[in-house]
Amino acid sequence: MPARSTVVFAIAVLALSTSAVPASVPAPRTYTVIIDKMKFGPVPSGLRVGDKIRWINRDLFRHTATATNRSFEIDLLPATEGTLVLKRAGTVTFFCKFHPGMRGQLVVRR
Ligand SMILES: [Cu+2]
Repeated sequence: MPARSTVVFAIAVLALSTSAVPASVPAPRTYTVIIDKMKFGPVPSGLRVGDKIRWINRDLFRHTATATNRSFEIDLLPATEGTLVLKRAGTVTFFCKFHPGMRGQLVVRR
């Protein structure tokens, strides 16, 4: 039986390696945006479709990260965090719906 399971394993590895993504496509990354003192912290550059943004609310207030085109809304109670998966390329501005002066912009490439 050990010989047979080795063969099955080898076939599985082969299947994985032949369907592998080309080396030129970078693996998805997770970036962080920190909300503190009623402001969005710096938004990272180099965002790509498939990446994630972790929004961390360090404030004592509830905030949102709401896209002006409504493509996303992350609702963040005080001292919580939420994750957004970037699904589309483009430039999206966002704001906090409770504090409209809080704004930022994401630029996502394909
Ligand atoms: Cu807010």
